[in-house]
Amino acid sequence: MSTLFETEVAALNRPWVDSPYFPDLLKRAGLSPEMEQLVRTFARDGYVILDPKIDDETIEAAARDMRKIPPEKLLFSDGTRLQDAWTMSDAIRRIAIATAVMDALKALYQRQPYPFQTLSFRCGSQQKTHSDTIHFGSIPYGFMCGVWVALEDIDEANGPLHYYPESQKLPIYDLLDIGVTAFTQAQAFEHYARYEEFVEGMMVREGLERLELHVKRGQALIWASNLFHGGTPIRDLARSRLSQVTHYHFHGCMYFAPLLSDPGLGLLHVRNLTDITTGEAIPQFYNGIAIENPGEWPPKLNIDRAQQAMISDARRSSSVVRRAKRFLFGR
Ligand SMILES: O=C(O)CCC(=O)C(=O)O
Ligand SMILES: [Fe+2]
Repeated sequence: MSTLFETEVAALNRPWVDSPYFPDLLKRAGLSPEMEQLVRTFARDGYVILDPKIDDETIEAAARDMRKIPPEKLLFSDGTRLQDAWTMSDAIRRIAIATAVMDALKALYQRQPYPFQTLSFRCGSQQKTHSDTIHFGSIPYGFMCGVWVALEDIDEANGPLHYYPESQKLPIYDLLDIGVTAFTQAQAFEHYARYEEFVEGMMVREGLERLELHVKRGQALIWASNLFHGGTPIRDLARSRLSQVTHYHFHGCMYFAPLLSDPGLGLLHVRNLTDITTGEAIPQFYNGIAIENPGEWPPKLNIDRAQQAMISDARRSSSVVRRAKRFLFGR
């Protein structure tokens, strides 16, 4: 007899690649051989490199737009990075919703992906090693990933992305883990240096291999939310490093900012996010129950529907018990 967890991806509230039953689930998934290989690699390494099949004109237009858009027109943007330039550039938006990427993400997570943020980099970020789980939280955990697209050729001199294969299997660390109470901070990044220091040491202690992404223009890398990565120092300061990162969440979750949250105190800095695909708010759920006020704390669950669901679940299980009794005891 196989259990529910062996046969149904949705039985576990975690990405299927992290399920102990992943090999069984993959066998039953009916994916094409190429997609199956992609998922297998992602489950093992925490990332995949793929051709997102974005046409040249779109790449060209996105590169042009990101050079042109004034950072002061956007929030949290400067000469190095533009946040959410998709709101001002159709090409940047098209990269975020590229069909080949969305298809890969659906296979990798078995849920509908929601692109919710773009970062357009004019030059290397030189960002220290981190996992995106410290920036973007989902409940249930793990339903987030990043897609990095090169808009020009990348090599060791223009500050490539670096990453640690298999590091996604390390525990998910939040501020509490490193001894910081999030809600006493004046702002989100107050103790971020402490996090970076912890991570830097952990990479050495774990003896993980560090790779750099040297790819041609148009190529992409998808990382799992807990894959540790960052931006390598720029060796040739005259060079640009045109690239786009799109951050994605997946259907059926509640989304929050870990740098501003203390889950143990029941204080979650929840977020209302826009789906770049539709321009609409991403619907949010707690274990299948719709949240009526995404972005507000505490969440209002649709209790009527939740109770209905619980009652019908109970009825279903009591009728199963009745039937089983009849079968076993003949009454
Ligand atoms: O592109 C980079 O150098 C790093 C970007 C990054 O860490 C992110 O967008 O999550
Ligand atoms: Fe990141």
